[in-house]
Formats: sequence, structure tokens, C-alpha cells
Amino acid sequence: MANASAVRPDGIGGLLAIEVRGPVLVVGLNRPAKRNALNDGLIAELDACFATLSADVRCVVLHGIGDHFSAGLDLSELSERDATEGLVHSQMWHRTFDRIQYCRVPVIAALRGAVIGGGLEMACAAHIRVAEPSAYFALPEGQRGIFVGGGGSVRLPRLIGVARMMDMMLTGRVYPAAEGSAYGFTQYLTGEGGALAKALELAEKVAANAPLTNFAVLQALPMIAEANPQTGLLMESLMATVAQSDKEAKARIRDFLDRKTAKVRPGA
Ligand code: 1HE
Repeated sequence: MANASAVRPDGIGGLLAIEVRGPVLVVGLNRPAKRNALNDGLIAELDACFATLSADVRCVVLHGIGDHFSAGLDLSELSERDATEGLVHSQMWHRTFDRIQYCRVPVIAALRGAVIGGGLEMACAAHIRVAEPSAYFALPEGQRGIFVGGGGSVRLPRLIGVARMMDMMLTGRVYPAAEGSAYGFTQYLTGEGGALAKALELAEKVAANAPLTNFAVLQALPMIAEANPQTGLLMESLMATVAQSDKEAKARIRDFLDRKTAKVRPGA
């Protein structure tokens, strides 16, 4: 990272470690003593963080401070919750994780150690997931007598398929990083200790894209992919027309034609 980093002045409340690195906001889940278990306070801070992204942020990197991304739901808060409170809690998580998925800018999750339960649900709301070999993925909800409540049943099957998720929940199967990468949990697998650095490297690339292209990829592409084909094709045409008429697209294409930009080569 060439840019100097600085702690974000609002610092919110201490359960997140937030750094500004040029156009990239680096958001660390900061309860390492509790393996970044997701209590209400942490979810509230995350919600506030994503709700108040400043206009100069072009990409967010989400990671866990310590050896683990997240041990999932803070189970110590669950024991006293009745059914109505459980519903409210799940919908609170949905709102917060939606803020990640429908964020104005791309979100890249850097994963190490435990990526468990709600931690996996949170990672699934990001747009790119990078894992290092220590990362492992599990849904121990079955063993705990509960169910996913943070959007996992909506988002995870789209990445790995319903059958694999059923197996994880019924048998407690744990996927190590390499297998997880092959099966679609993550798009990148790095060397040991490399996930955050790789996420930051990717974030610099992502932040350099035309904002309208990033908007189209985050907001239009998932909708188009889920739409019926005729609706999808129309939406695609409309989005393509808007994107290519933007002055940034015209400047970038002019730069290519003038041989001012890098060619597309393998290994990029
Ligand atoms: C926790 C939690 C937690 C750790 N809630 N406190 N998630 C789980 O079922 C995963 C449960 N956690 C574990 O299996 C292990 O803690 C880990 C494999 C993640 C880490 O093991 P380790 O040996 O490094 O740490 P530890 O000694 O087990 O935990 C350190 C402390 O964190 C300890 O507290 P301490 O006060 O005794 O030091 C643990 O109690 C605490 N801790 N994980 C609360 N999850 C809305 S639907 C989503 C549903 C779910 O997410 S279900 C999955 C729940």
C-alpha cells in the first residue's frame, strides 16, 4: 500500500478497527478475545459504518482482527432471547448485511481462521472473498439447535449450492480453505497470512474502476442474473447504454485507442 493510513476520526465505538487507506476503507472486526463473535454492539457499529461511508471511499475491505474472521453469532446473547426478539434480531442482521451487499462501493472480505455461522453469512454479503489457508467454513447451527438468521440461506446456496449447505448444517461438515475455494465460498486463495494484503491489492484495482461500472456490477448484475431472461436482457441493454454514455467510459476507451492503457494479458 503506497498510501499512508489513518484511523477514521469517528472511530465509531471500538468494536470495529477502521482505517482509511486512500480510497479504501479497511474495516476490522475488533473482538479478537471473543474470536470476533458478533454481538449486537458489533452489528450496530457495522451498520453505522456502512450507513455513513464518506463520498471519497471507493472500496471497502472487511477483515477480522486476530487469528479468526468471526466465530459467528455471540452465543452468550442468545440464551435470553424469546421468539419475537429472535425475529427482530434476525431482521436487524438482514438490514446490516444488506448494507454490505447493496453498498455503494465494492466490499472485499479477507478471511482467515474461523469463518463460522454468522461470520460466514457476513462474508457472503461481500462481493469478493479472499481466503488464506487457515480459513475454514462451518455452519454449526445444526449442532446448536438453531438456524441461520443473517441471510445465509439466501446468499450461501447461490455460492455453493443448496445440497452443500444442507450437508454443512446437518452434519457439521467443515470446509477447509482450499476446498472452500474450489467449491465457490471464495474467489481467491492466498498463501498463509496473505488474505488481507491480497484484499488490499484487489481493492486498489477495484477503486480505480469507473464508479458507474462498479455500480452496474454491484446493483444491476445480481438483479439481471436473477431476472427472467427477457427482462434481464432489457436491463442489461439499459445499463450498458447508461455506462457507455458516461464521460469516464469515453475517456477510458479513448486512452485505449491512443495506446495509453495496459493491454489485457494472462496473469493480470
Ligand atoms: C464466543 C464465541 C461465540 C468464541 N459466541 N462467545 N458459533 C459457534 O458455534 C462457534 C463457537 N466458537 C468456537 O468453536 C471456538 O471458539 C473457535 C473455533 C471459534 C475458536 O476457538 P479458540 O480455542 O481459539 O477460542 P475459545 O477459547 O473457544 O474462545 C475464546 C473466547 O471467545 C471464549 O470466551 P472466554 O470468555 O472463555 O475467553 C469463548 O467463549 C468466546 N467465543 N466463539 C460467544 N460464537 C443469527 S444466526 C447465526 C448463528 C450462528 O452464527 S451459529 C454459530 C455460532
